[in-house]
Amino acid sequence: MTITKRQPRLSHLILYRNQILFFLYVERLIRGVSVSKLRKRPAPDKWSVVEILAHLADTEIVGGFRIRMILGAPGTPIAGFNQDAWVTSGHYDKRDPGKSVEQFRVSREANLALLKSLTQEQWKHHGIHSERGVETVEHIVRMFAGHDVNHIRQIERILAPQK
Ligand code: NI
Repeated sequence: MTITKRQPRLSHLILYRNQILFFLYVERLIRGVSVSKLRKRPAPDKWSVVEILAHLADTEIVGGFRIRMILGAPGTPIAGFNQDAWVTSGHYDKRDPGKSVEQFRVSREANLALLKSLTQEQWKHHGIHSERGVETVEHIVRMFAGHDVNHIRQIERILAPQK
C-alpha cells in the first residue's frame, strides 16, 4: 500500500472511529432516563448530565473553530475560554439534552470530514494557546478524544444506580 500525502496515520483513523462511536454511546446512555434526573446536579458544585452534554456540544464548536483558525493561519494565537462561565452565560441548565447530543454529532461529523481531508503537513500545523502554548492540529484532536472519554465516565458515574 502506498502512503499518499492525504492519508492520515492509523492513530488518527482510530480516533475518528472512536469519536463516531462516542455520540452513539452517549445517546444510548441517556435514552429512557427522565429529564429531571438528567438535570439534577450530583452535588451543588458538580455539573448535571444536561450541563455536561451542553459543555461537550459547545466545546466541539470551539475545537472545530480552533482547527480552522490554525489551518487558515498556521501559528495563529488561540484564545482560552472559561468553561464555568459558559455554563452560566450559556444557560446550560436549560438546554435540551437531545439537542445537545445532536449539536455535538453535527459539529463532530463536520470536524471529522474536515480532518479526513487534511494533508500530513496540515496535521502538524499549530496555534499558540493563551495558556498552554504551542498546540498542533494533531494534539488538539487527541486532546478532544480524551476529553470525550473523561466526560463519558462522568456521565456514567452520575447515572449509575445508587448503592
Ligand atoms: Ni470538559
